[in-house]
Amino acid sequence: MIRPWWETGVIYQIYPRSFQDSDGDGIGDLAGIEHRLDYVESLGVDAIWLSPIFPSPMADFGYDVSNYCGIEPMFGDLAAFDRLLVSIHARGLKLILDLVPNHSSDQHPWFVESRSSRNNPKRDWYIWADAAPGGGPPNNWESDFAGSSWEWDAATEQYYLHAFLREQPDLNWRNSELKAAMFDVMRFWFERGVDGFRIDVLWHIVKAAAFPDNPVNPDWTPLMNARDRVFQSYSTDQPEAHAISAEMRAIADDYGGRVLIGEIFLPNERHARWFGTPEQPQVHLPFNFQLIENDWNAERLGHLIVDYETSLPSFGWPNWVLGSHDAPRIAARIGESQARVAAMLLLTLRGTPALFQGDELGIGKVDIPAERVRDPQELRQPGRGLGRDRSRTPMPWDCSQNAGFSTGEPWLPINADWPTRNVETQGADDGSMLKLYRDLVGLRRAHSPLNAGDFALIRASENVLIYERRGGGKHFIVALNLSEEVRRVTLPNCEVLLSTLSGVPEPGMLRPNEGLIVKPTS
Ligand code: TEU
Repeated sequence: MIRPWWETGVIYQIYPRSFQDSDGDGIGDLAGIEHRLDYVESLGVDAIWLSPIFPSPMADFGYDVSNYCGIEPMFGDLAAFDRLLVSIHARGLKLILDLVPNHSSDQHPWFVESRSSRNNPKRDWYIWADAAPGGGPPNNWESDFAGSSWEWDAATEQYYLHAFLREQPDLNWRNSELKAAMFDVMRFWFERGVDGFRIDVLWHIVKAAAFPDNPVNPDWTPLMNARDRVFQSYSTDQPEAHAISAEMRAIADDYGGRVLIGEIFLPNERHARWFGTPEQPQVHLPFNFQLIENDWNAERLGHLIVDYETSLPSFGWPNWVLGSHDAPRIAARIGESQARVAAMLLLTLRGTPALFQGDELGIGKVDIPAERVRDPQELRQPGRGLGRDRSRTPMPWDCSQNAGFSTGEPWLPINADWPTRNVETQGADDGSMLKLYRDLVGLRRAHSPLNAGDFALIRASENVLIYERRGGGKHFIVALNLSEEVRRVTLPNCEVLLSTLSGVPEPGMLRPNEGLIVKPTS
């Protein structure tokens, strides 16, 4: 059976502002990405997912789109995009774009029209509501980025809804014209040749029609993110959103070989519904954030892997991710030695792995001085440690000025240890994180049981995780020590294919922070 590329392959997420600058403005761009494709190819990955590259006032760094069918001038133009896509395809790689259908920028001509008067033909393309009977917002919905989800528009005397910043008004997917316009956006990029979309907050796109209050979270404290004051019961995961997801899938299927990845945060059972049914499929990969969201210990991970596997429909393919432009860096969270074990886990689980740029170098904690903070989530809700800048810092390429990222001042600071932690230095070091990532991706590609085989948990105890990957009459065992101590393990006679540590693995035990991939010999 020939499996589709998005099942056997590895996805690499590029945050365009921070990958490579080609014109010295301190902000990455498309020509810069093209210039670094040799590097991407050298990782052995199969597809690039690019965070948004469309025209944007950058209130949320591209997740506020003001033209869905263009390229942000800071990043290039459509000609530069076409050149990039040709170069990507020439290398046998795929390109996944980031579609942001839940909201546009408040500068999008659609919203400019919509807010111009209550009678404007585009009024209903966004979500407008009258004030509550006693005055104030229509209900208690909280924006993800602090404060009410509703913004008062004095000119037309109604509120508009924004699940994120007030500069990101939510689009009204109950309006058939808006829906058709966004489906045309998908076709525009598919026709240009893109291989898929990562769909931003897909689970948000439809809201309960009558806007009922969300249930209040009794456990909320002021130290928590303001959005968690209420559960998002009526503002997310509505049945109509699933129907739209199925329509999006039908569009993708019209083109063939294209993938849809949905950004969805839900417990397993509801998460799995985003696969749809065999007759009416929805997204190929509802993105699974559990390795990011859960405590790092073997018992916990063992449980969640099995629970997730069990929750998948028979036709549903798993996926895993350790980092993104929204999450703290994995090496900052669990330390560099354990981040090597995490890399082995990510690249040996059953399911499509997505890597976030820079994690392959083990970039850890980056301190952002207060005056250089740029993340709107941090700026508008300071002090809760939510700052996303720390994972968005520029790629360190070499030992030259600004780590080879830009000839100008980078828009965010670069990791302080860049003189030693950069692509060039790690590329020449057999013990580096980069070498480990390349070896892991290479092994996964070379051995089909590692990319397509079955998964069986063998042990999740004493902070040791052991599992088997089996397929086509072959099997491999992965043994991971998540602790800082030596652990005794029972493994069959085997050949060690890879360790996260240098030196010779000891029979019958895992060294502290050691992960092994082994091939049983008897
Ligand atoms: O993120 C959606 C999301 O749920 C975020 O609120 C996430 O939980 C938070 O950033 C974690 O700190 C997507 C994008 O990935 C994010 O960059 C955008 O800001 C957001 O949508 C709005 O488009």
